[in-house]
Amino acid sequence: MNTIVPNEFEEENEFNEKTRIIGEQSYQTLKPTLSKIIETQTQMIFDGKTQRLGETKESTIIDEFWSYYSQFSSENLPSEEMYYGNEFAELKITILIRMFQDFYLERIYPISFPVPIIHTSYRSSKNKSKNPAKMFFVGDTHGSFFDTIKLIPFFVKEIHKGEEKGYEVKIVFIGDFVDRGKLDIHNLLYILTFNLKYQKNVLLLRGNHEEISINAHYGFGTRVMKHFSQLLFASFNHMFKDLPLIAIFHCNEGGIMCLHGGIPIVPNISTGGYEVPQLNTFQFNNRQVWIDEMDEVTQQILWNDPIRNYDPNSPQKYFKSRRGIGFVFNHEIFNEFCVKNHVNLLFRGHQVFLEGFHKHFDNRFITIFSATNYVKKKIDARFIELDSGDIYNFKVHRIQNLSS
Ligand SMILES: [Mn+2]
Repeated sequence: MNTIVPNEFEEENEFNEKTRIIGEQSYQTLKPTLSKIIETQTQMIFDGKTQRLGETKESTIIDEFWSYYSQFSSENLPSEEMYYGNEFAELKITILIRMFQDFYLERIYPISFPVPIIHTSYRSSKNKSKNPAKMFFVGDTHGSFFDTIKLIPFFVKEIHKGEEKGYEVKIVFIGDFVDRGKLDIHNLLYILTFNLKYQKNVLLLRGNHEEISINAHYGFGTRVMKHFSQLLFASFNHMFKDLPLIAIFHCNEGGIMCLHGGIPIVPNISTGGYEVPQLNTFQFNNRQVWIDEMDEVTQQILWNDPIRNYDPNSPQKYFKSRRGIGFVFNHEIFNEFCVKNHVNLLFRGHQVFLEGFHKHFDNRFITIFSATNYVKKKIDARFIELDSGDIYNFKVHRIQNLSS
């Protein structure tokens, strides 16, 4: 059970004792704030209106953030201290957060038994033909605002092309918007704005960094507290808990799934065996700010990885992850999951590869990484383009080839 599989780029001990302590302290400190956050935000927005929000109307906030972020290029990046709205920045960001959160709450949790999965169908039949769709999948962006400002204008052009030619365009960001890079607040705000501006086209999934233990430890929390406040840090984490975990696209050739980390397993302690959950019937407890309060399947969806140097003769199908939380799983577990959940192709982020992507398990489990600068590594950051009518011929683009 404790055999360690060598893996040079795995985030060794990313979830360590320090993360655990910082996570628990941050959560306990923010708990009173979190318990009344909606009332606090509402009061703040109400008071802000009476101060005339720096001459802004609430309804124009999205457009204002949009034009603010559209001005930046590789030659003209914002500084860490420069936020839209100046003295009203925190108030405006709070309004943006509330709009974003309401959008996801209506979209994912409108019924009494919510499952954090978004289903979209691009199947066509003889009677009912549906136009094919073009899909784009983006992996971890962290604070790589430099890459995001190339990606978003490219996607806007693609959305307009789709409108002209009559096909749908979907863009999925597979989590990890914050931490690691200094411009992570900007990165997150630009992606949120893009999502609100193009609500039919954009979808964000939760990553393991959209959780308080990790974002309090790896940079985001420190920056939010330095430039803004503990209240805004609580607001961000309160919003992260409502992001969906999984997107499924049902296409003629099969099902495509997106999730941040990996395949969850439920170990059976008494038999030493395990079970792979059927997600549509699983009782998720995912809407938690702190990892310890989530169910194990949610934790693993955010954290698991495939076994990299898989030995097919090994009887062990999964190991404890060297990240300090979750598991690594083999091809057989992936196949079992696919059969149970009607998945043919899976795209995920989470793992750093210098070449920006990796195809595992007969090219059906694809890692995508979309940040050029990652800690001290230079990554050939990528994103995926896929046609719903031809899902196995997806393209892996280089972000550096996009103009900015
Ligand atoms: Mn991750």
